Amino acid sequence: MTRIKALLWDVDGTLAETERDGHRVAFNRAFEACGLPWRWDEARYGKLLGIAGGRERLWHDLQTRDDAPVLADERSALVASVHQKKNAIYAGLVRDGGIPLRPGVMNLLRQCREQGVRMGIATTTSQVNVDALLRVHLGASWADWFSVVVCGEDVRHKKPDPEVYQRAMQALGIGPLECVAIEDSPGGVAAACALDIPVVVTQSAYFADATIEGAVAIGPGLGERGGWRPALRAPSFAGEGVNLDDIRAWCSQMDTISQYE
Ligand code: XBP
Ligand code: MG
Repeated sequence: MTRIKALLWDVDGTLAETERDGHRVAFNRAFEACGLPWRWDEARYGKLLGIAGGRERLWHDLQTRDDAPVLADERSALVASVHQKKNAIYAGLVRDGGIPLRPGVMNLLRQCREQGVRMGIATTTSQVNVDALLRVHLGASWADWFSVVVCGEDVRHKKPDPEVYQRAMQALGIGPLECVAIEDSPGGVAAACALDIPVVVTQSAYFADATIEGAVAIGPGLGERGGWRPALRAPSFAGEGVNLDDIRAWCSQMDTISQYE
């Protein structure tokens, strides 16, 4: 691993717990607003998260329902209108303060700015959802924090396909061993690992028990120093979360491990 030049952030589950209390709730309200009887409880939504992308997720669910439109055109139109409504409702939930950044995220974002480590967004969510979330937490000029923002609309294939990471690296003009991905889901980790990008996994509500392979580190969240594998050294002051030096150390351990394989 050479010097870390950029941190690539996943959005949903990583920057914030957007799925259970954001997208899921917004989908259910959109179903209601569209006069549809369907609702996704937490467990059902957790299963559906295996499908990346809100529109694709809904399309997949409709295939299991006998009260969904049969004609492909009608089904597509329904998916498009529910998804658009869902995103508008999601933006409202975020604006109302319902979706805070996860602990430790703001700290690491600030450290990157201070230390000249560039940042990118690498997500399969829609641009409007990224804008809604980051506008609330980083202000109207949120895009200034990031050198590249790659969203669902920017790729032909969503995670676990690596395209989103490929595009982010291309835009930054860096190679896989010059960046680190921060992810929460098996699909996101697979996307980054497919390109040999080192991945730090911050476990989210839905993927806390998921089997994840190939990460350089995995732990309960960026706001915590306990519970990480590999373990973190003692905090320099109480309450400190994961910092850039910790991430550099994990990545150099990875060097050592591969050197002796
Ligand atoms: C996670 C996703 C997203 C959201 C919904 O993206 O799968 O599709 O659930 O967003 P990531 P949209 O973890 O890569 O940020 O409805 O806008 O697709
Ligand atoms: Mg995620």
